[in-house]
Amino acid sequence: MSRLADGWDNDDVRVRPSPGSRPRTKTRPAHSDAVRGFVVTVDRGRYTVLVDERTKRERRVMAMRARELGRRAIAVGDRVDLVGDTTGHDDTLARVVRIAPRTSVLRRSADDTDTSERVLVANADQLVIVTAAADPLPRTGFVDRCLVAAFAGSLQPVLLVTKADLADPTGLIAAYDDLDLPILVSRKDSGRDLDGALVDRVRGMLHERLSVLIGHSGVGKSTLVNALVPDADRAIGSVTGVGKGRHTSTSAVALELPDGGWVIDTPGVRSFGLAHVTADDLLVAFDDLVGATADCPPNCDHLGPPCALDGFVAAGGATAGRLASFRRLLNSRAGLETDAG
Ligand SMILES: Nc1nc2c(ncn2[C@@H]2O[C@H](COP(=O)(O)OP(=O)(O)OP(=O)(O)O)[C@@H](O)[C@H]2O)c(=O)[nH]1
Ligand SMILES: [Mg+2]
Ligand SMILES: [Zn+2]
Repeated sequence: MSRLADGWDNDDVRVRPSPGSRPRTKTRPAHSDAVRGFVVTVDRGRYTVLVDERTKRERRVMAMRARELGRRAIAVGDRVDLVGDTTGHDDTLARVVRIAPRTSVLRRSADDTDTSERVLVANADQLVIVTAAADPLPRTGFVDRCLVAAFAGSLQPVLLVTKADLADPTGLIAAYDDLDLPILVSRKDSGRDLDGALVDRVRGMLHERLSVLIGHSGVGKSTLVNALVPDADRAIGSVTGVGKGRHTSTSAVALELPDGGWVIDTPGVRSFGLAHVTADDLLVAFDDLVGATADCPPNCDHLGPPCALDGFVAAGGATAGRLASFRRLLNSRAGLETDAG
């Protein structure tokens, strides 16, 4: 069976088609000599790809995209096929010729009106939404929008509230009661190191999974990564740059956890455009509600009567809180949350 026949060339990600993009030709070489790898960083058109993972030959190979990929996005977490010089020696450059089908895609559009989209991370199992209890102030609108992106992209969301030493996170956490998601807390002990027992709980949640940390600049993502991955050496910033466009981490990086699994540290995001997400994308994540919408009028926006979900809740099919949470997330797709907002 050829590589092309086993699905390697199906990519669900479509960037805006460019007028110059050519149709694929049948004569394209199959690259039977290609080696498979895992994209750990993306930096200005250069991809660092881990090859022969967990073998004696494990190495990091620098690669660029092959022309035949067209404009398809390559993201951290992608499984790709490489050709060319795959030794990983200094000053060598391989080419990415194929992107494996993805199990999940964390995307965002630049803003809510922009329908082109960026792939932030591919194949992640979990989206860890990091928000500080204070400094910077939590923004539930932003958390909600991350939740929508997780549900729409088939990632399990996890909420992580950092800096619990600075403010009591109880009220913040209560807003997520009806969403049935794991919630973790971390804090610094006496203003110095992260609480070890709490870091252990985070470690347990990330074990053997591919997880992405996402959140505003300064919430403590890299601080946590450094506690989880002893030799990560991620730069830690001050919170003074928040809202001024300064971010300590500038590109997404996948780091291997000592006990198995990967964690992806991302730069602080300012906004999370959701132009690509439909109400139905979100609805599928609420499997307790989805069945009841069969009784909705055509093109129902599910936001209020005559939506069948109101009757479903009145009949005891789901709690009012659960429906309210679903509608809050639906509404959060509109209206851009930014650092400055
Ligand atoms: N008090 C307190 N400060 C913390 C905690 N976690 C992190 N910080 C501080 O918050 C600041 C920002 O931390 P970073 O880890 O750089 O934040 P980040 O989310 O990686 O930021 P970007 O890379 O810009 O997205 C640093 O001064 C950390 O020391 C915490 O639990 N409590
Ligand atoms: Mg950082
Ligand atoms: Zn409806």
